[in-house]
Amino acid sequence: MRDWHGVTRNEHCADLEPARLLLRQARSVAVLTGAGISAESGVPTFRGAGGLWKQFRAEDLATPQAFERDPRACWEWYDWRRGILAKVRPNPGHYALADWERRIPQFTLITQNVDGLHAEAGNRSVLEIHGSIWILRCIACGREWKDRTFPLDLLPRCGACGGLARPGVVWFGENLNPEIWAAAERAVRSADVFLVVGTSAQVYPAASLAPLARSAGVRIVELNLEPTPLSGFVDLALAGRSGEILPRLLLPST
Ligand code: BV8
Ligand code: ZN
Repeated sequence: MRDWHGVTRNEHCADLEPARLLLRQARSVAVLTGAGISAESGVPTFRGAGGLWKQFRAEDLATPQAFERDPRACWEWYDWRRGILAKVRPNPGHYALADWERRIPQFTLITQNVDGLHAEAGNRSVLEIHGSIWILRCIACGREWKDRTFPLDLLPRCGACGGLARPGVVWFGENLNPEIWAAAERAVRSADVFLVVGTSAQVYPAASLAPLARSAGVRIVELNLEPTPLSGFVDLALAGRSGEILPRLLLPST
């Protein structure tokens, strides 16, 4: 069955040519990334082998209740993660997406990652739907500020009102920023191609973007080390490391 642009659906392909063809023709692109794209920078993923959550249960730490119950324990976990992130740099996968953005008229990068590596690699339009580990927010007055110090002086306080600060991330059970989420949905709906990289597609509503793309007739390419709940209905499921495949997939053919 040959499909639009000669690409067959749901092709688990080691050969990158069909995906390169599809992506090269796209004029409007939406990309969703997860922890997998930062793995090759040395950032532990959440659920894979050696994943962050292995030692910690997300429900125990990445929730408002956990922070309320024990802000110090919560902050010690985030400060430990900030320490890892302070030492890492973007990898070729991040740079390939930044380079691709410069060549595509309409490009939106939607990330679940809170590490800031896409912006550091040069992407300008990044929707951080789960917030940023480098932002602190005062729970008393709501003021937000960027802070990249490590280690943090725990417990961090707001310079304006002295209130307790929390990490500027979206915890389980918290709503995503409605404007950012609406922009992500708009970008996916209006894309020619939706590229999904390095996510286990377990966390919602981020994982609902792929079915949204499908219902809008947008072609979907997935890149992951292993199959995910999305792999069965994407147009092309590529198996491999994002740091190695993205440059081969996206960089202009010489
Ligand atoms: C909400 C910030 C209401 C904090 C995180 C249905 C609808 C709506 C909500 C729900 C729903 N069902 C359940 C819920 C509730 C919940 C949820 O999804 N629970 C899950 C566990 C079932 N969702 C929420 O609470 C969300 N809020 O629902 O509000 C609402 C409803 C509708 C619309 C709007 C609002 C809030 C969720 C946000 C939670 N915060 N992070 C922090 O970081 O501390 S989530 C956390 O998981 C990280 O952000 C992470 O990015 C994210 C997803 O994980 P992945 O990125 O996919 O990482 P993972 O380790 O799982 O996978 C890595 C993948 O990479 C693997 O597949 C691996 O194979 C691959 N890989 C590894 N190396 C490589 C690679 N691939 C390529 N190359 C490599 N080298
Ligand atoms: Zn304050």
